[in-house]
Amino acid sequence: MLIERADVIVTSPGRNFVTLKITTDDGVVGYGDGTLNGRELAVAAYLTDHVVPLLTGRDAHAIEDTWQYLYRGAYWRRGPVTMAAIAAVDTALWDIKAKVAGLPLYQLLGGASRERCLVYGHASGKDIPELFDSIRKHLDEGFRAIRIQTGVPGLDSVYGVASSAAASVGGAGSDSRYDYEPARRSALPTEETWDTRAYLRHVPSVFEAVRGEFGEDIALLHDAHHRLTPIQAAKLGKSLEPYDLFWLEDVTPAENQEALRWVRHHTTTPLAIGEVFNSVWDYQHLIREQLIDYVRSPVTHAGGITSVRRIMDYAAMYQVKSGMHGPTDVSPVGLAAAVHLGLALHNFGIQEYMVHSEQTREVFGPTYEFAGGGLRPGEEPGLGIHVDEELAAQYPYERAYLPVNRLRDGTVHDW
Ligand code: CS2
Ligand code: MG
Repeated sequence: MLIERADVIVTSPGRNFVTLKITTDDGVVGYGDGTLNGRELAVAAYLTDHVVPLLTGRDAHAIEDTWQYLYRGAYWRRGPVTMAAIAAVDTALWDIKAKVAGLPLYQLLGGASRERCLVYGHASGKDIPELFDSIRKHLDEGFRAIRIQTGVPGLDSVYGVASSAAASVGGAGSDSRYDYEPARRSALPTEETWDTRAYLRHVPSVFEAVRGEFGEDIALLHDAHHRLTPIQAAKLGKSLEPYDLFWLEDVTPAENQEALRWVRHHTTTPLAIGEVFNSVWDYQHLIREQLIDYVRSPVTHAGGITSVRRIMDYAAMYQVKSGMHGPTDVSPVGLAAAVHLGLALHNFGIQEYMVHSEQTREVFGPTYEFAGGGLRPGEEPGLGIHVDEELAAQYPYERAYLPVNRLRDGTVHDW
C-alpha cells in the first residue's frame, strides 16, 4: 500500500490548525496534527515544501522507517517545527494502519490498559469567588482533576486566567476559552506585566482556600509557566506541600534540565514538565535521575505516536508517568492520538483536556467521549476523526500571537 498523495490543510475555525492528510493508492485516508501555536505556517511550509515530496510512493505501512527517514534524513534534527511536521506524518500513518487493520488505534498500541483516560480541566478566576464558580462548574460536569490558576493582586491580567465572562462558564459543555484566539488575533502580540514576588505570596493562599472549600478528594494542579528561578520554584513547591497537589507544572524555563535538581531536592510536590520539549533527548537526565514525575509532551509536538511512546517506555523504567499537553492549540486530531496512546500506555498518568470550540469540533468531527472525568476514544477503526474539508476551507488562516510578558521595569520575562 503506497502513499499516493499528502495534502496540508490549514484552517482556522476559531483558532489556527495545521493538519496533514495522507491518501494511499487504494484510497485509505489518514490525518495527523502539526499545529504549532503562533508559528503554524512554518510547519505548513516545512510539510508542503520539504516533506510532502518525499512521501509520495513510500510504503504507507513503514511507519518506523518513515519516522527515521524524516528525522535522520533531514540532518537538522529536533526542534518544534521539524518535530511537529514529523508528528503529523507519523499520526496520519498510524491512522491509516489502524483503518486498514479495522481496529481503533489503541488496539494496535497494545490494547486498553484502563477504561478511560483521567483528564484535568482548567478552572480559573480573577479572584477567589470567580475561581470557586469555575471549579463548581467543572465538578458539575464530572471533572475529577482540575488545574487552578488565578489573578494575582496588583497584576492586571495573568496568562491562563479566563476573562470574567469566560470564567463563569467554561468546562466540557461550553465554548468559553481563556486562550489567545480569537480574542488576541492581531498584528502584534499582547503584552502583560509580571511580578514574581506578588505571585509567590498569593498562590499558597489560593490553594488553602480551595482545599478549605472543596475538600481533599479533588486532584489539583497548577502551572507556573516557566516563570521562576530554581530557588523560587523550590519555595513555591514547599509552600504548596500542605495542599497535596497532583502536580506543579513548568516551574523553571525548560532549557536547563539541571534546574529541576534544585527544585527536586527541596520539595515533595510532584513535578511535570515538557510541553515545549520535542524529543526523548530533552528528558534524558530528567527521567534517568528521577527529577520529574510527569512527561508533558503531546503527540503533536514531539514527533508523533512513535516517538512519544518511545519517551514513555523510557520513562516507565523510572516510574515517571504521562501527562500529555492538551490545550486547544493541539487539534482534535492530536488529542485523539493522545487518548488512543494514553489508553494503551501502562504508565499513563493524566491527560490535559481543554475543550475545543463548537466550530473546531464541527470541522474535525472527533469521536472521543468525555464521561466520568475521563476521555475514551471512539471504537471505529483508526483515530476516529472525520474532517469536513469543505467546512475547513471556509475558515482561512488568521495571524495570531501568544502574549509577551514583561517585568514591572520593562524587562522581557518568561510568560
Ligand atoms: C499551557 C498552554 O496548557 C498548558 O499547560 O501551558 O496553554 C500553553 O501556554 C499553550 O498551549 C501555548 O500554545
Ligand atoms: Mg502548561
